[in-house]
Amino acid sequence: PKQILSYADRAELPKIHPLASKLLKIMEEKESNLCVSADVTSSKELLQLAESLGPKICMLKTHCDILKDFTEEFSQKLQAVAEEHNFLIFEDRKFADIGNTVKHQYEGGVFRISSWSHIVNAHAVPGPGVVKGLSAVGKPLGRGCLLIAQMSSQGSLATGEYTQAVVKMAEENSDFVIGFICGSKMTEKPEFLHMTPGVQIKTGGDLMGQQYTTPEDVIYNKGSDVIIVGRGILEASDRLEATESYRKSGWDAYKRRLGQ
Ligand code: BMP
Repeated sequence: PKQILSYADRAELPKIHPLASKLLKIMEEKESNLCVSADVTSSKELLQLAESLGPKICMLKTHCDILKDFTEEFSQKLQAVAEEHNFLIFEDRKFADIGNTVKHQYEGGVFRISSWSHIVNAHAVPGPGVVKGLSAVGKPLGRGCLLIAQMSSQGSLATGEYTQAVVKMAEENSDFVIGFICGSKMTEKPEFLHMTPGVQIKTGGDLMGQQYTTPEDVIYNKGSDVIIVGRGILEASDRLEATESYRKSGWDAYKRRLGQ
């Protein structure tokens, strides 16, 4: 069944997590369900991307551990740009250890992820302790977490019963888990956000197992909420123009889903 509630309707649900509500409002206001995956290795280039693409996106996804020059100053600047252009930051750290370890990985180390990233994600492999550990750090800061229910890569083991167990874990921890990384809608509970990577206008993949589907397929057919696009934008000759094109495709598919 198609999702009939609008992003704006879902933002007002009585049991919605405040951060999920904030993201849904941003999406509605900016007419964007596009998250750019800023997979670059220089912090200067990442900040330039955030500055130029910021007005067109609801969220910016980072992999801080691929930056060759990460500093605290960089993370402060990124937060300022996110504030300026009204998007959320999602550090794609994919935590996957026991609660006590992920607590330290999230809060401390070189990156101090909890201090600058609104959203993080985790694999459910360790069991609910991974969420408990992250939540101990993130909840007091108003942060949120996505659980990885499915992956876009060929041969992914996150399927079937595993995926169902991830959904259950999210539903049992909805005070901190705000949604999923997935290929299609996982739950009818409209408080949860569905975010899908492996998106390009051109279908196909790369030489290391990535598989692509289109914005239209992800949002209209599969009922996901947010498209996550990396190389579709990063490798375009004009990144701003490509960003606008993905924003429009994602938004048109959402409007179509609403029957508008
Ligand atoms: P690209 O659009 O260039 O293929 O990049 C996809 C991004 O999404 C990468 O940062 C990757 O780490 C991430 N990702 C993914 O591709 N598939 C998943 O299942 C989960 C991810 O986080």
